[in-house]
Amino acid sequence: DLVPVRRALLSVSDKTGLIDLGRALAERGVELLSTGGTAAALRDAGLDVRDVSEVTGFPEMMDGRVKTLHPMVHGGLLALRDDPSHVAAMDEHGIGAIDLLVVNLYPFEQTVARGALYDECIENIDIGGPAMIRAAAKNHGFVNVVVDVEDYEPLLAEMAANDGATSLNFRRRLAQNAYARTGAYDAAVSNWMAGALELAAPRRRVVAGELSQTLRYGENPHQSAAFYVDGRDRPSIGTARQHQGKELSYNNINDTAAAYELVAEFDPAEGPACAIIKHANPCGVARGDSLLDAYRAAYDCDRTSAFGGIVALNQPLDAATAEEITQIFTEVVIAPGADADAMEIFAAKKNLRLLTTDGLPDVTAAALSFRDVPGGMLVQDRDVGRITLDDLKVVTKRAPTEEQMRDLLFAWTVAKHVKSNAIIYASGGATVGVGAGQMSRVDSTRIAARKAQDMAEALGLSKSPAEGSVVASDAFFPFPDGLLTAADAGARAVIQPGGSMRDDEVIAAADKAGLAMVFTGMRHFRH
Ligand code: 93A
Repeated sequence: DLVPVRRALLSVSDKTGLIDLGRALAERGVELLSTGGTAAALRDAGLDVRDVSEVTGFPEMMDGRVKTLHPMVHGGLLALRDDPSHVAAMDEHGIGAIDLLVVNLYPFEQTVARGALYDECIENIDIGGPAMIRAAAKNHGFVNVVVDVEDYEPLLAEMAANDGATSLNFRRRLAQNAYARTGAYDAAVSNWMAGALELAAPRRRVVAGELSQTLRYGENPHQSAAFYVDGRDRPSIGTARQHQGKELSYNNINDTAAAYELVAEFDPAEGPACAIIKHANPCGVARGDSLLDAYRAAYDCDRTSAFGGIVALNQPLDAATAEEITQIFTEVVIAPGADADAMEIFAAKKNLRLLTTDGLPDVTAAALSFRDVPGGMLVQDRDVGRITLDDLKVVTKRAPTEEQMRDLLFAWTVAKHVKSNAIIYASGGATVGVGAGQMSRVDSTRIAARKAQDMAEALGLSKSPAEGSVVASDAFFPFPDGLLTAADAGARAVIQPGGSMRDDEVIAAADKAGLAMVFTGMRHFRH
């Protein structure tokens, strides 16, 4: 199944590595064919190239829309070399076999990403490139198709190992990757069009990703897993740089993403904030006058759970905070940067992984979220809903104090990132009790109160920090019971969406208990 590479067609928009590849092929005696810009680049480097237009007998025309769409090209890519009728057709029409196709496509994704206008995006839809890629990939029995610059080296290594030929297994792998590339390319085009047409639910939706990391395993060791990224250049777990520590696991990536999305809710211009995550839920979130204060307050919320947790910061890591973090075992720290002293402190902790990004994730950016269900996938807008003071409606006789208002908004922001049913007690810009992921809201309220009690014991406080706190609920209280449980725990002000059939009863209960309560009009389920 070894097939020698004798003739190659190179047509690339991204010319990285092109000259080295062209030279290496030429040195092996491979004949080079090329389209306009690619041929010019190769010629500039002193290489011998034939223009595709000479092979087709047609000039590149219509602004380059038609350059390789011709039987002299597609026949050379598609002909079965071992089929006499195909060989006869080649002979009859003077079609030369093409054994290697190197194409990278018009940069459609980059054109969209830089905000180009509609017509420019359309002009950047490559037609001839994908047509050749798909043809060459179909004929992988004889043809090599390379669509990534990263594959230039492996191609040359394969040829070097086989005296200028390649194996079927090698060509098959190239073909698989080639179809994924054209599939992803068309997915990018159709997703862009869905956006341009403002289609919330296009009839077909394709999701594409590029392998970032093969993971040791998934959520559990018997599950295989990998991390695919969308290739967009913006601060996220997908573009974070890891400075030290062993490879991230599936659960690490999931938890780190959750931690970073949460802490990014807190504008660094309004002060430092820290979130500590375990199993995708925050076990402590706090703002502080310094990053160190914020970390300490977040840690104090639930010291037991914080052990082995994931710490996310909204400002670059400094030495004092780094020093404090190293006092217990932490899996991952992620921040929009880290100073040299902090890096040095962490360097002594080999198992601690430090990730940094250039800036924080944009939590207001519209995006889709996907979840697989047997038989398909659920697609929705990401929850980028946010409320401000102006959105809040005071529904009780008592209104929250200014300080309570600040804590209510803080607790509400945290609630958005806690699995439902979510109940958060907060005080002084820090969580003091988090109840997550319960089937009953009353249970979440009780668990959060018990967490606050545990905090009192751990810190040697004389009373539960839930005393005098505020409480947030991610969805409405359907009955007064949950609200009353929170009041019993000591909460003095409540934030919740409202909208229950029994709002009147719940408001009456709040008034009777002397609570202040505000409605957001927005719910933050997270399952
Ligand atoms: O406009 S196209 O869709 N029409 C074609 O026939 C065609 N053939 C190759 N674009 C076409 N290409 C693309 O041109 C390749 O995919 C590659 O991205 C680019 C290389 O052009 P040049 O060699 O002129 O830089």
